[in-house]
Amino acid sequence: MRSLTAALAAILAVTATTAAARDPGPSAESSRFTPTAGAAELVAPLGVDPACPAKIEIGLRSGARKPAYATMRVELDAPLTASRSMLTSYLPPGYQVRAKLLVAVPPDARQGTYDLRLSTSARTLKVPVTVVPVDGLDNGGNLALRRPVTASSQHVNANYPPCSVADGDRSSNGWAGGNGWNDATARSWPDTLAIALGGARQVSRVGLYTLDTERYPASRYGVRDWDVQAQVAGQWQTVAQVRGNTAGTARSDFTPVTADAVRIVALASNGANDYTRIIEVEAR
Ligand SMILES: [Ca+2]
Ligand SMILES: [Ca+2]
Repeated sequence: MRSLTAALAAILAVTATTAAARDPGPSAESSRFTPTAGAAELVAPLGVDPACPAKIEIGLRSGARKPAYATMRVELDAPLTASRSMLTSYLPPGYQVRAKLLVAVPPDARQGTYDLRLSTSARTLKVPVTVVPVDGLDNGGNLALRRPVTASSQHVNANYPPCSVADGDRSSNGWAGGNGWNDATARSWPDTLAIALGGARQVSRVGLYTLDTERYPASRYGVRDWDVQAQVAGQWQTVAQVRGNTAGTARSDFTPVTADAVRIVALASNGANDYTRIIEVEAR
């Protein structure tokens, strides 16, 4: 029992956070668990690389008076599929467990809205999942969002897919969890990363987010030197250069060009293992 308790404590230390307030809910203890979602809706683009599925944070919060095991069912309308069918956790009063849910959209799925249902015995939280082609996405002006990405190499670990630099997630949290690209050639340069823009687009700015967390600071793990290139009439042109970067993000502004694609040509990183690590690239 002691080892089980210790294991649970370790799990909770990683996954649980204290909720601000107790859920007032119905009186029965079993109904005092509330499904939660990190967003009110999820947009799942159609035709993207399966290595970069849509994702949403799901959770379960306890409003119970005593610690207890809580279980939540995860259901998603076909043909969409979810990366888990259940979330189960031991929850002390006021605690919440959270998990990342990946939503896969088969290439032949129809556009439209599907339901993600998160259910406990007493409550169901419905989250609409909207399937749209990439051309129909609200990209907020980011021309690179969800567009096809090709890289000069990919780290053998499949958790660093090139498509993750155009998935709309700029955060370095969750590194190695599929939200950034790591090349495969240590201490070897250049490394290239190209994003097709879905046609000729006017571009005048490229923003790059490199790995930057407390544990993996950009000043040691991030990209230091790179060229920004644009493909104009079939030719790659260097439109901006960044040298000596130690920050988590750098923005390059340049004279507008009409380009089919943008490319990062990484030339050096800040030392640690000497890989190229890019979390997100945005083009405007
Ligand atoms: Ca990303
Ligand atoms: Ca390399």
